[in-house]
Formats: sequence, structure tokens, C-alpha cells
Amino acid sequence: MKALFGAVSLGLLASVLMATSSHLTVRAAGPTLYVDPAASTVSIDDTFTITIYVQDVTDLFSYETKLGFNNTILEPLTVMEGPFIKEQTPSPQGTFFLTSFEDDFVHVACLTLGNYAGVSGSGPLYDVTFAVIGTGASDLHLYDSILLDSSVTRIPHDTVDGTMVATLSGDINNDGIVNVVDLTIVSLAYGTFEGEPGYNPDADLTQDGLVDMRDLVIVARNLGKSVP
Ligand SMILES: [Ca+2]
Ligand SMILES: [Ca+2]
Repeated sequence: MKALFGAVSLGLLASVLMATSSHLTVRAAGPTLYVDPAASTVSIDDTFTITIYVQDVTDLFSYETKLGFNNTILEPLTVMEGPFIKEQTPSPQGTFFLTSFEDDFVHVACLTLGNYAGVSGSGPLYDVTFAVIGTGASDLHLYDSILLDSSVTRIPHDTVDGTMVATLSGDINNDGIVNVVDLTIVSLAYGTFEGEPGYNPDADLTQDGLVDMRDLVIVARNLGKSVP
């Protein structure tokens, strides 16, 4: 009975691993810096946050990265150090975390204070929060990255960029402005369920199969906004 239970558990584990790996196909094994989420869709005038992770690193003592973005769409607001080194370092002095906002990239460096071992494994290095100031697509491009171990040796690694798309939420007819035309399109479909006559998937902004007040509120909240 024990053997049978083991076999079933392994089968379940294998299917869970397969389901998980399908989301990780862009990253090979080995030390990698990557942007999470890999792809985002955000409305203009909102803020959004991405996290830069390190994967499968050994003895990470310090690092430096640049994160490039399209400055007609994004404006960086804050950079926050993540827990990967900060909360796992054996150094009682902790880390020193530096950021600077340049025209079209965020420059980050972080080091362990004192002669201590680095941190191994995978985890978040830092978060960047952006204001969305325009519509369109932007790469979130990791480049000029340096990972150092505690003997000041460079750790070879891959980088995987992210992307984001900024839209004007509530602009149902896609003419670059949210106005009474968009409100009226929602109104004409108001109260309809998916599959019913009159249901308009474009008006169902929440994509929950019903056009109701929640959809109207999204348009109303963005009334007057336009693409610059
Ligand atoms: Ca419109
Ligand atoms: Ca809806």
C-alpha cells in the first residue's frame, strides 16, 4: 500500500512540476536576472510595480544593474530593495543599496557590508514602481548587469527582459479619448449577459460576462482622459 501511495504521489508531483514549468519556459536553468511579471497591461495614469528577481545564484555578494524603459510611457517613482540579500546575509551590518534615476533607465547597485559570505538561491532583488504617463508599449530591459561573489569574481548569468503595454482604460471605441461616446456604448449593452442579444464584449471591461455598473464605473472614472 505504501508503494502504491508513493507512486501516486510521484505522479501528482510530476504533473504539478509540468504545470509549473510551462510558465517558466523563457528561463533556462542557471543564474538569471529576470523581470516579474514578464508582461503587464496597465492603464494610463495608474502606477505599476515590477520586481527584479535573481534565480539559481551562488554566493551573491553584490550586484549592479540598469533597467531601461520608454520614458514617453513610464516615469520611475520609487525603487525598493527586496529581501534576497538584505534578509539572508550573515553580515550584521546588512547591505548598502544605491539607486539613481536616469533619463531612460534606473541604475541600481547593492553590496553586502563587511567580509561575509554571499547569499545563494533565488529571490527578489528589488522592486521598481512606475507612473504610467503615456500609452504604448515599453520594454523593461535589464542590461550592463554585474553579479559578484564574495571573492569579487563575476558570476556569469543570463538576463530576461519584461514588457508592458499602457492603454487608455475605458476608451471603448479606441479613438484616444474617454467621453460620452464610450459611456453610451456601455449604456446600450447595460444589463446584458454574454450570449444574450445586445451583449457587447467591448463594453464588458471587467470581462465577467455581464455589462453592469462596474463596467460603467471604469469608463466614468477615466472620463476626460486622453492619449497625450
Ligand atoms: Ca473613446
Ligand atoms: Ca462586466
